[in-house]
Amino acid sequence: MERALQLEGKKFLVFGAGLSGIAAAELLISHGFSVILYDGNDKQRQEDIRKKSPMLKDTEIVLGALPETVIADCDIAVLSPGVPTDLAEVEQMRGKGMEIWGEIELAYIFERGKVLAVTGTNGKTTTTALLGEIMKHAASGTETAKDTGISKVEVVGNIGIPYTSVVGNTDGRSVTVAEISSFQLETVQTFCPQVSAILNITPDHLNRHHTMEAYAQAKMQIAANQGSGQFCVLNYEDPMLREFAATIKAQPVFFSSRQKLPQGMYLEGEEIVWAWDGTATSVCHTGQLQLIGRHNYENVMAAAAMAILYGVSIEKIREALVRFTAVAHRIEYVVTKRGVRFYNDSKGTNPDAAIQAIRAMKWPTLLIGGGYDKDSEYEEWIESFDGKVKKFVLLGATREKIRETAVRLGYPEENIILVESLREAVDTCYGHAASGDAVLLSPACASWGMFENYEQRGDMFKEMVKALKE
Ligand code: UMA
Repeated sequence: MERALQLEGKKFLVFGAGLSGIAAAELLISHGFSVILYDGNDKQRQEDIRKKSPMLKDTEIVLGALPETVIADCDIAVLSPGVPTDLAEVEQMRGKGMEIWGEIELAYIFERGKVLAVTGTNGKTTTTALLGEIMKHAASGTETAKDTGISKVEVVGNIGIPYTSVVGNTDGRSVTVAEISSFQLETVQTFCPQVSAILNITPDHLNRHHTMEAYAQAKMQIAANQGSGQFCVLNYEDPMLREFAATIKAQPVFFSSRQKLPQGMYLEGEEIVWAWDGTATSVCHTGQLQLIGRHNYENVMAAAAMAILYGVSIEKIREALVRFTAVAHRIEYVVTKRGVRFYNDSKGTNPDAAIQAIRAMKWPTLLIGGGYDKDSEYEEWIESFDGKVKKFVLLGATREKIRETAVRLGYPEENIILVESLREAVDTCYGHAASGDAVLLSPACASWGMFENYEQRGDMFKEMVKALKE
């Protein structure tokens, strides 16, 4: 917050007029800063953008090519997460001496409370939502509020609520639980969570970060500013994260779903256990949870460890854990029609997430995959099918690449069906499904190009299947 006071007189260029850009502009305008809102998409109309927020009434909006005069006019750029940091326009800004921040950095400058931040390739939305519920539960009720001293809890970030949109609500006793993507971490400078977590790092977004090293580096930024009084929760089963633990100033705390740890959180049989300073305490039995699958137990372990390290009692954590159900679009059960179960895993936007979804299916499955091309490889996904995938229905830019990979790996070509739209994919699956089968939308690809986002893709899928005739 002190840094905010030093910004007087600075002029901001907010890059991107999506969720983050609008919220960032609103925050800056509400603090009296001068803002130019810029978006590279010249197909948008100024009046449509202005309609998104009354606060943009008098704000200069620039669309399409970015004039040099605008760069010359501004001191600090605030990038939306979708804007690559090596974009020509961004290089140009750097060249002219502008400071480059991300929307998360901007929000953090105005943060008054404590932050708990989660990143990782998969599981971060579930972990963030779960941690948010635990913290809210810990903050509720006079007695507990006294115990934990928490005034309020905000859940923000990649989960869909821009951090800048709610940071104004924070105070000295509030907690912000943030899901932070690699895109968002690339542009942080002072962002410093009290407790951070990296759940796992597997290949994703390689078209944006170019190499696995650069992608991992971005994720690791989450702990860059943490000090010795702070904690970083890490997956012990990821060798890269074990090495990383030795390089950070924060205290590393591990979780493992595969082995008992002397210190940290682990799964022992069906029991989730917290070991600290020589004492092992059961957090809960997995049978008490509504979340299923080993990957979800890892999410539970990470969220519970973060809450304990913040100071929440295990009893309060357990109460919140057993109440929590799956988040939307993540192996989400939709409906059963004619004995066919439909699952929406639109959030399966990379092969690793899609592997978890197909592993969770206990029935012959008609799988809908494909979408935007992020330069992913699909071998491991297809190898994880384990004879379960009865029909493989493919759509989007990646459908040919996935088809070729599947055929090369011996998946029967006659079971692959290429389609043009989600509508066609749903109808094709329903047409081929028998009672006792499952239909799973788990694309292993982003939705961009065909849909606005994975939520829209998942919502459309749910609407379509609910409308199918019995
Ligand atoms: N734009 C440009 N030039 C570019 C790129 C984008 O002008 O080179 C403009 C677009 O024309 C558009 C705007 O920027 O008008 C969109 O900005 P954005 O892509 O950053 O999207 P937002 O609406 O601001 O949403 C972002 C996150 N989007 C991305 O990271 C791509 C949302 O994560 C996040 O929920 C939201 O901020 C609130 O914090 C979505 C996502 O897909 C869910 N995340 C990726 C993932 O989970 O895999 C990382």
